[in-house]
Amino acid sequence: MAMIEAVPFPFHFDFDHVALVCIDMQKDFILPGGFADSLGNHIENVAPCIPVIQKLQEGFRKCALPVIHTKECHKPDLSDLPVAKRNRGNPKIKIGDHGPMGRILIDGEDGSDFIHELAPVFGELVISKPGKDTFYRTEFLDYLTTRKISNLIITGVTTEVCVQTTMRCANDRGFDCILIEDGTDSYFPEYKEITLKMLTSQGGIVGWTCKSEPILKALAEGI
Ligand code: TIU
Repeated sequence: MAMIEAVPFPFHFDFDHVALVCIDMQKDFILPGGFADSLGNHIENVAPCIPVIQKLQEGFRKCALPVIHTKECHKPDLSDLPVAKRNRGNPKIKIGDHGPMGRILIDGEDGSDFIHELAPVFGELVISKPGKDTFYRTEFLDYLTTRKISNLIITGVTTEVCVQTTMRCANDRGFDCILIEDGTDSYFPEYKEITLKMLTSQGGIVGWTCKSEPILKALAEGI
């Protein structure tokens, strides 16, 4: 059992019941010409977490522990895309339209794929999700319960949208979640800051946060 110094108090996990969750590290959210860029977001603000998630993935893989990747995307016929979501924000290009990296947020298109630094390796679970909550219309819960995974180490973008939503939904389903402070980013640094505070307030009402360093140390030491 590893004991990790965390906010608001130490977090425990063991190798038999833990998974790394990497949320939506997709070109559409991170690279120039992607969906987020088309909405006018400061995509440079979500770059710092990339090398951190890379190190965590390496650490988990060395220990033969599960690494789970999610991507927010829709079917090519848009049958899983609510009209309200497509029209939200009145962007220049909408979900399903053709952009510089193929159709925006459509499964199988280049833009919806993972950035090359964080590409899944053979055997890792890749979840295509139509919403912000990773449990919504996906195999996530089945995968976790089948493998008796109870502790989730959470990373990805953006902190206050898909990351926070997934962590809250995991908390409601009984999972103990810790969000990696340097392994998540937002286009809005102040939203990241406040989300970390919200999740851990009231004695960890949703879960824990910590830096990547103690997790990497626990993995390197084999707990
Ligand atoms: N992955 C994720 O957070 N999806 C979003 O739509 N995020 C935004 O911040 N827009």
